[in-house]
Amino acid sequence: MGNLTFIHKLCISACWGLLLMYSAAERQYFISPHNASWADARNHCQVCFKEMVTLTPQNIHVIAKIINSTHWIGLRKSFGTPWTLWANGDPLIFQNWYPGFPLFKSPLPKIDCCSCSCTCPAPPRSTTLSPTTMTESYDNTTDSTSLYDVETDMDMLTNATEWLNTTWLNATEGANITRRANITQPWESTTAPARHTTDSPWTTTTQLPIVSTCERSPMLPPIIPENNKNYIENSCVVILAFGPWVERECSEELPFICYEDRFMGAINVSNITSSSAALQWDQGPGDISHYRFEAFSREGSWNVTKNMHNLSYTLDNLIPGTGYNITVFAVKCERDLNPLNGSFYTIPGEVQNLTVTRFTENTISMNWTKPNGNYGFFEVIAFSALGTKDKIKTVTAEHMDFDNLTQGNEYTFVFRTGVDDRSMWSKNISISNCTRPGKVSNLTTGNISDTYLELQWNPPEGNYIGFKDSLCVLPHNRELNVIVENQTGLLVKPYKVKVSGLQNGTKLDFRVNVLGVCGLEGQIVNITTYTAPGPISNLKLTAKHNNIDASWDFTPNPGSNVTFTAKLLLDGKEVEKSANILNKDVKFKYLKTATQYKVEVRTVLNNQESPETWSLIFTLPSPPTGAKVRNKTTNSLTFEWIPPENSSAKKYICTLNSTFWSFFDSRVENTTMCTFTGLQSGSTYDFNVYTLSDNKTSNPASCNGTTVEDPVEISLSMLCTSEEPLYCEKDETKKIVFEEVSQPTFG
Ligand SMILES: *C1O[C@H](CO)[C@@H](O)[C@H](O)[C@H]1NC(C)=O
Ligand SMILES: *[C@@H]1O[C@H](CO)[C@@H](O)[C@H](O)[C@H]1NC(C)=O
Ligand SMILES: *[C@@H]1O[C@H](CO)[C@@H](O)[C@H](O)[C@H]1NC(C)=O
Ligand SMILES: *[C@@H]1O[C@H](CO)[C@@H](O)[C@H](O)[C@H]1NC(C)=O
Ligand SMILES: *[C@@H]1O[C@H](CO)[C@@H](O)[C@H](O)[C@H]1NC(C)=O
Ligand SMILES: *[C@@H]1O[C@H](CO)[C@@H](O)[C@H](O)[C@H]1NC(C)=O
Ligand SMILES: *[C@@H]1O[C@H](CO)[C@@H](O)[C@H](O)[C@H]1NC(C)=O
Ligand SMILES: *[C@@H]1O[C@H](CO)[C@@H](O)[C@H](O)[C@H]1NC(C)=O
Ligand SMILES: *[C@@H]1O[C@H](CO)[C@@H](O)[C@H](O)[C@H]1NC(C)=O
Ligand SMILES: *[C@@H]1O[C@H](CO)[C@@H](O)[C@H](O)[C@H]1NC(C)=O
Ligand SMILES: *[C@@H]1O[C@H](CO)[C@@H](O)[C@H](O)[C@H]1NC(C)=O
Ligand SMILES: *[C@@H]1O[C@H](CO)[C@@H](O)[C@H](O)[C@H]1NC(C)=O
Repeated sequence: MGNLTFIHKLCISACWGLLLMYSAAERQYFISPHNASWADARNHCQVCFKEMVTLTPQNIHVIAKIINSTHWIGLRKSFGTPWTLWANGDPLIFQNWYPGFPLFKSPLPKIDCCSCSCTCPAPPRSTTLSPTTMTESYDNTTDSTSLYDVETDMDMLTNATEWLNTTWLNATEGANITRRANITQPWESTTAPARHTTDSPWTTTTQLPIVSTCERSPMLPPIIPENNKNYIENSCVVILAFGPWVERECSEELPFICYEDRFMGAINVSNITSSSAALQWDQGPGDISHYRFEAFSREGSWNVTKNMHNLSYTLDNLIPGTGYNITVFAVKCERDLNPLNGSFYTIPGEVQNLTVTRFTENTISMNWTKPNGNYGFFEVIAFSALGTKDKIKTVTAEHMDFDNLTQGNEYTFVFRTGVDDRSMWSKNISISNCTRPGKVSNLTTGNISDTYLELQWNPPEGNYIGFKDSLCVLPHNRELNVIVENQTGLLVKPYKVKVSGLQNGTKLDFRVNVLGVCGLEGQIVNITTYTAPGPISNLKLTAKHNNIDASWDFTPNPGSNVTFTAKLLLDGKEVEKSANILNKDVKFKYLKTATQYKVEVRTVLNNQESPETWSLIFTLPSPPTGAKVRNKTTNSLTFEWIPPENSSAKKYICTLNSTFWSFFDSRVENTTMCTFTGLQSGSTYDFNVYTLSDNKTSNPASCNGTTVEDPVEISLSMLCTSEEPLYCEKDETKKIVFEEVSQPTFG
């Protein structure tokens, strides 16, 4: 077999139908360009391939196309029972004999024993055709499958007469194909030697009609026919270039066809570490001389080629996270079988020196150093402590900003290094950090008084554990913490805080921080507000019948621009409001008489009002008018007056007095007149009338009245000299009386 080194290999997908039925079987055919006897050829096929070819309806066309001469195939007459098995043991279920084959040892005996002698006037003629014409003729007949679909010897024999008219064949260069003629008349084959077409490969013989005469002759005893001269005792079979089979002497040296099923083994990679891997592969079919092992790293920095006899090998000193491809060729007769391929990644290393470089409410930035060796990417999973959904990102750089995180949450980032096909992962490396909590929103003040105030706000998005509310008012700051019990709930209810013990009229800065996990605080939100000013004191009210004067005391803080607001209320309803009062008094005019009013006064500073200070007061009744004397006698006077308008008052107080007579009298009347009696005649009296309401009296209406004179004759005799004092002048009382009498007011 040593001279059969150049094997012309042809790989054929044997046939579509078979491949579908036997999916794993992919058969390859190999044609030797050198010749050997059938036995040597078979031996060679067995050593270097699997066997000599077995022909099937599916592969015969393919094989016929790839050969252009006669080749041995894996069939010989006797493997035990003649014509039953192929060389590889397959049953002979398909045959494609050239007509007339296989050859029989002796022709069938003649049944008709009659004999006749014929005289043939003309010899047969033979015609030689040109090769090209015949080639076309072959192409035409080769394609016709019916020509070769000869299933049994009998069919072929009985119908072989058709072939008598076809041409002799010599398709094979160097082959010695002889048409065994007159197969249909085997009884004559002994006398008719095979015709050897030596001059031209393409020869045809045409049997022209012969005019002959026949005469009966006495019957001779039957002739025992001789053996077929071309019969081959233990023949081997060749395939002709165009497909059909014929028998040949097995010792002829001819090219031959071997086959082998494609080697479909696999490489198993196990025990992969970051620097090593154990490889095992399937044993090749037949007599494998060795295995050629080739491995290289995909990034191209390393390769190795080795010949070995083992079926396993351990690669070590590999680079972490690197892809390796392996190819193992089983080598048989210096021929590479179908290669086995494998690939794997070594385990990548983990990131190093992972640190958090920055964090905000929603983003945590990290950096790290890539691992030794190679890697595909880093996968980062953010596990959150407070139950929000885990997030996954992949990154190839050595830093990242993990964004879209929840505010005020604690996260654990788990890093693992992956290779491109995600088959290998490094150990996990983790780092934890918190996001900053958010800030409160809608910070406003609620109720404000002079000593306390209310603050309210909406909590931030995300998580928080409380609020720090610091009050910044010099000289001392105070802080108060509002701790929220429910840490996980995303509450949207506003929070309200009451801050008490404050100084009135003071500017206050409040700052609210959100307290988050990890002791983080959110962004500060400010509000500036004022406590209400202190109340006024000493509210004093004075009333007339239609106005009220109010005055009060207030000592403002230095530098504060305090104004006052005064309200007048009647029956709880505001009737008048006076705002922006700068002085500490106010006057309400045009009020109802004899009515109780309430006056409320507040101080105002920076739009904040102090608590109110209030007091009640009645306006006075309005006075009567038009007081006059209605009637007079010597000892009585009757007065009348007009009652005040818009007054429900029905009582009046009348007073009458005379200083001369040291007279004073008063009385209460329900009518609009009153009478005084027992007066001195001819005297003038002063009269006042007051409206009386709720024990308050109005201002008076006044007039005077004079009683009627009672005429009395008084004789005065006066002797007056200028030298002597008057007698009467010595009486002091008479003098006063006189003086009184002589008052010009009388009358
Ligand atoms: C020969 O073949 C033809 C057609 O192929 C068929 O009709 C005929 O019956 C055959 N003869 C015999 C003897 O089988
Ligand atoms: C037969 O095929 C071989 C290989 O394809 C070629 O080298 C050779 O010339 C062919 N012979 C003929 C007679 O066509
Ligand atoms: C054979 O040749 C004849 C004549 O050229 C043609 O009619 C026929 O179709 C051919 N047969 C095939 C199978 O090619
Ligand atoms: C042979 O060919 C001749 C002429 O072409 C024809 O007459 C004859 O029938 C053919 N014989 C057979 C057996 O086909
Ligand atoms: C063909 O066969 C004959 C008889 O077997 C033989 O004498 C002849 O040499 C052969 N020719 C070739 C080219 O093989
Ligand atoms: C076929 O047989 C006939 C008659 O027996 C004979 O004349 C003829 O030569 C033979 N043909 C061949 C090719 O042997
Ligand atoms: C076949 O052809 C070859 C080459 O053309 C020739 O040497 C040989 O003698 C031929 N054989 C027959 C039987 O015609
Ligand atoms: C894999 O490693 C284990 C332990 O190191 C060893 O027992 C086993 O034989 C190894 N397998 C292969 C296929 O090398
Ligand atoms: C294998 O490595 C050698 C040098 O180390 C280089 O020359 C060669 O091209 C490499 N082969 C392949 C297939 O990479
Ligand atoms: C290595 O193997 C992988 C997987 O089998 C394959 O996709 C890749 O093309 C191979 N690389 C090379 C350079 O052959
Ligand atoms: C990691 O940090 C340590 C200490 O800070 C340092 O010694 C080491 O070189 C760093 N490693 C890398 C890969 O940067
Ligand atoms: C990470 O960032 C810090 C601060 O920016 C820097 O000092 C450090 O070198 C960086 N580390 C890596 C591995 O890039």
